[in-house]
Amino acid sequence: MEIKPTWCPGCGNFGIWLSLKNALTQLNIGTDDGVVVYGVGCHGNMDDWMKMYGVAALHGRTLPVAQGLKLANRALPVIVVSGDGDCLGEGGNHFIHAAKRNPDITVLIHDNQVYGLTTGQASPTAEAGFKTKSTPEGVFDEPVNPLTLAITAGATFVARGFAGDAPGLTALIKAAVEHKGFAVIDILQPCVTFDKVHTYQWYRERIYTIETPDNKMKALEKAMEWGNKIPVGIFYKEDKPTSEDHEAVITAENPPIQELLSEFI
Ligand SMILES: Cc1ncc(C[n+]2csc(CCOP(=O)(O)OP(=O)(O)O)c2C)c(N)n1
Ligand code: SF4
Ligand SMILES: [Mg+2]
Repeated sequence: MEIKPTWCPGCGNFGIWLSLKNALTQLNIGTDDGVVVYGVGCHGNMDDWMKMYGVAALHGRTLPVAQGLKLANRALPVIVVSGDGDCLGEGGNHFIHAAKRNPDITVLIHDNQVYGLTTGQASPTAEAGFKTKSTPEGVFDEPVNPLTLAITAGATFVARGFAGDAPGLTALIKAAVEHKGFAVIDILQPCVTFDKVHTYQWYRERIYTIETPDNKMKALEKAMEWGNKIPVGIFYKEDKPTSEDHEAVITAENPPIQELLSEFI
């Protein structure tokens, strides 16, 4: 059955989809070998045409589902496709506590600074002054910084990528999936319909790739840079035991994906 993407032509989600598929292919993770957990939003619509096991979670609740899957089968690559609203708004508390626990999960934040699916309201990452239909006078408060939040909460792999740079984003996703621990990639994702400011061109004029800083303080300093210059790359990486390492095993053996997902089907 052919299912066509519902994303607007030119949406940054296409670049993220492509990069995720490239990364999984290059890592030899086949359609039956892992699970993607999707939030609710334009990003989550990827579930309809990604040929891989998936769970469509409730808005803001990707991380509890992903952590449950990982705990039940530690061998399973678990990837979360979430939005800036999904992950840092309604799911914000889950994000902080998941980072603190360090489960072996990869989280892709499709960061378009808006609630795309609900037609363009300001999200937690919307820049101060940004005018949307929910903030006609401009956003008055400062945005959540996903990178500094992830680093200070305890994430052990923290990166920023750009949806308009598929090779660069593919490399970041590969590194994140290979990392053993809570890996977060904040992905700058143009929403071509509801954000006429942060366009592909706007990002291309500003982004540059960094070398990974060698300590947390320097990583935080780099992560706070935003404006005429916007750094991308891996900001922080640390090897630490995961939450699964600390938890008693629920099952003696890693059950197959079909069994794990039978409750959802
Ligand atoms: C529990 C719950 N709360 C709120 C909503 C309404 N809702 C659907 S999508 C969305 C925001 C989506 O924004 P984001 O996560 O940034 O995703 P995007 O559409 O930008 O990819 C909201 C608030 C919902 N479906 N379920
Ligand atoms: S509304 Fe924005 S985020 Fe949603 S599909 Fe269209 S361009 Fe993409
Ligand atoms: Mg969004």
